[in-house]
Amino acid sequence: MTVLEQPGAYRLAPPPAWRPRLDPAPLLPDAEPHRLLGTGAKLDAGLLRELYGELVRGRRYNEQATALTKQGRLAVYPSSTGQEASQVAAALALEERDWLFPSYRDTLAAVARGLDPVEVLSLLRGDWHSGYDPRATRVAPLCTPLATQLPHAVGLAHAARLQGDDVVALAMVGDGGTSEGDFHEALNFAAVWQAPVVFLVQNNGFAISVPLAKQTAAPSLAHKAVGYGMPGRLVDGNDAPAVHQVLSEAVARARAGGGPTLVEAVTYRVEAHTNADDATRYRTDDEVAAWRAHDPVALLERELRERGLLDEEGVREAARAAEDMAAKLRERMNADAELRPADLFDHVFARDTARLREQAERLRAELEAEAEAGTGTDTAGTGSEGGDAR
Ligand SMILES: Cc1ncc(C[n+]2csc(CCOP(=O)(O)OP(=O)(O)O)c2C)c(N)n1
Ligand SMILES: [Mg+2]
Repeated sequence: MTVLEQPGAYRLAPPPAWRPRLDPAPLLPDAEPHRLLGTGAKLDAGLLRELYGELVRGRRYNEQATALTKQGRLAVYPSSTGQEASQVAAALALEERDWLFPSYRDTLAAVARGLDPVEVLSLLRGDWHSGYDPRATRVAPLCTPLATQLPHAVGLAHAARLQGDDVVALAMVGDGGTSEGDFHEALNFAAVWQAPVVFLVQNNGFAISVPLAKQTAAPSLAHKAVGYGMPGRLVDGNDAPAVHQVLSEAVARARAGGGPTLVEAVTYRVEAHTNADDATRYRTDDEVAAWRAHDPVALLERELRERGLLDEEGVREAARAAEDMAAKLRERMNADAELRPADLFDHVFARDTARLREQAERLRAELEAEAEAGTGTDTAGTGSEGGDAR
């Protein structure tokens, strides 16, 4: 008897409860990215001002962190200049009890959530830990392996719901990350379980040097939601109030038991992938200039001025606050971190292995020999140059 002949082994017809969704445009995302700036929409003045202050601060944070890589104070920095609105407005749509699952590029989202700007840079400085307490801050460590933060977010959100906690998880990923198996698994589970998760794809045009067209044949990344059975939303990622509105709606929907949403924020990575990348090798200056003309900070500033909510003094005040943050960041990052190289081995496994002990011993002997010879390795890790977020 073959497997197919075994009674009940295979159902040759779909199970009786299954039926396709027959509505003509099931769950299709917005045809055009959702926009609010320049449309005359009714918007909350307090929110607009808050977004502006955070965007200006975020831009300055990116500049300062990039400068710190050149001074050897930071191993690597993936700048999100051009993406400030997507990151900040999304983070501000969360309640304090919610969770954020960021990628390596989402430093501004973490800072906008109120995290210590120096602690947010710990991993990028080369430390072995995330710098902040994920449980206390409800921000998972910045995640470098692409898309692995997504199933974590789904697991946390599902568990919270089973426990009766009123918590939503915001999981952030790049356009390139959508090609990962983890993206598929996370979205599938989230939809089947109706987990309270919002997936935010920041489509910044590139996965390092690979443009989106070489990454997907889908009409948009938001369309991928259809196949999982969740709503897909498309938003102008450089329009801070629009991002805030779309994210707030998705968060409210998840909190009310309506399940997950996939949001694609269309934006652009104005700087190189990291300080270790040369973006002129794979894109033109004209393309970058076109996106600079659609700058999220400038767009919001223009809107605030037109509404009479911002004047020269307001602009100077926001710049002063950002400068103050940057000066403190510089000062604190200039202090040598006290690092014990042996820490590297302490948290790899619950019980260490012979191989790990051997490696630890080799490093110890190497450092001891260097110390004796007086050649001294820079154990503070401040002399590192380059590296990238791979
Ligand atoms: C699982 C995995 N594969 C490959 C990499 C190497 N890598 C680091 S960043 C990156 C590009 C990611 O692009 P995208 O998801 O669009 O995010 P962006 O950097 O544009 O924010 C790649 C391939 C990685 N970090 N993890
Ligand atoms: Mg990208």
